[in-house]
Amino acid sequence: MIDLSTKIGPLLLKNPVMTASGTFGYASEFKDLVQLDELGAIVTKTVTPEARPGNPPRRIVELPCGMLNSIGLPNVGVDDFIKEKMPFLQTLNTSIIINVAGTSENGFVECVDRLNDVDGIAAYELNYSCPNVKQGTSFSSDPQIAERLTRRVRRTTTRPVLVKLTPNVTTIAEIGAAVENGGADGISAVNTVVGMSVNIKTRKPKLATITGGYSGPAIKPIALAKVYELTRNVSIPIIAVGGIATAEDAVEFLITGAAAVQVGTAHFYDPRASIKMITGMENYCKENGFDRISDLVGSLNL
Ligand code: RRO
Repeated sequence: MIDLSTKIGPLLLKNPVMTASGTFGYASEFKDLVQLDELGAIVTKTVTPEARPGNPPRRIVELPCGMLNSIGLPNVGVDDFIKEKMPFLQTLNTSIIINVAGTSENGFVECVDRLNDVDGIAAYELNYSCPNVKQGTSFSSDPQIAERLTRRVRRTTTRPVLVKLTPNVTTIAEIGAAVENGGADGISAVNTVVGMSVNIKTRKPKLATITGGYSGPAIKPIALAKVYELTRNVSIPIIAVGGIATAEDAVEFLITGAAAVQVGTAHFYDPRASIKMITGMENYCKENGFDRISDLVGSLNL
């Protein structure tokens, strides 16, 4: 038996495979396709203090090497989230991580405060990095704001706090250091890369919001470089996200120093992509002489 468990600060996961926020709904949508309890963790679609309708269509564009989205954070708001989505999540035997955002710093704090009374939540992932709403990435573009907001949330909860960062900055390590100073327990890196696509017949942008967030295989090397930069400059665990679709992809990130991975865009063409990855990782460990997956983390030969 290979020990696949991994630690993200105080959070112990049975294996390093998580679902990326926004690509796995609220898990109930996948219950007939996937043994949900086998996942290391499930990260829910972002919840905000108030309900939001999201952006106007067109919201998704499929491209040769990835996907552009501008969904705009649609959700039922934290009160209805607790009533409608949490009861199913509470039946699962895996770690449930709630992705939280606000349009202001107070919004993040309010949302976490409201969720603190709810059972069955293993951690929060603060979404400082939505590229598709006004102010969405401002929380992870300015180190002072990132540190201040993380400190405020840290004081609001005893649960583990993860922060999801944008790759659309010059030096992600600066932002990583700021959230570490603010008291974050881990960093999810990275959210989507700002991108754009144009219809050459109409000469109009394909997305209603003109630009959107680019994800999928094309961004894997970008994410890997950002994870590498973070692991060299912060001490808290890094959760890798960006173009991870197979066990081999995941292993690259673990070798580079990520303590866990998230699967996102791959779920749109294979709902079982994350589950399959767990067996693939176990096989890699067996074939390469690792009894514990944690021994692989940060084993990059330089
Ligand atoms: O809902 C979205 O448009 C969205 C979010 Br919250 C996010 O964090 N990243 C993204 O690419 N899209």
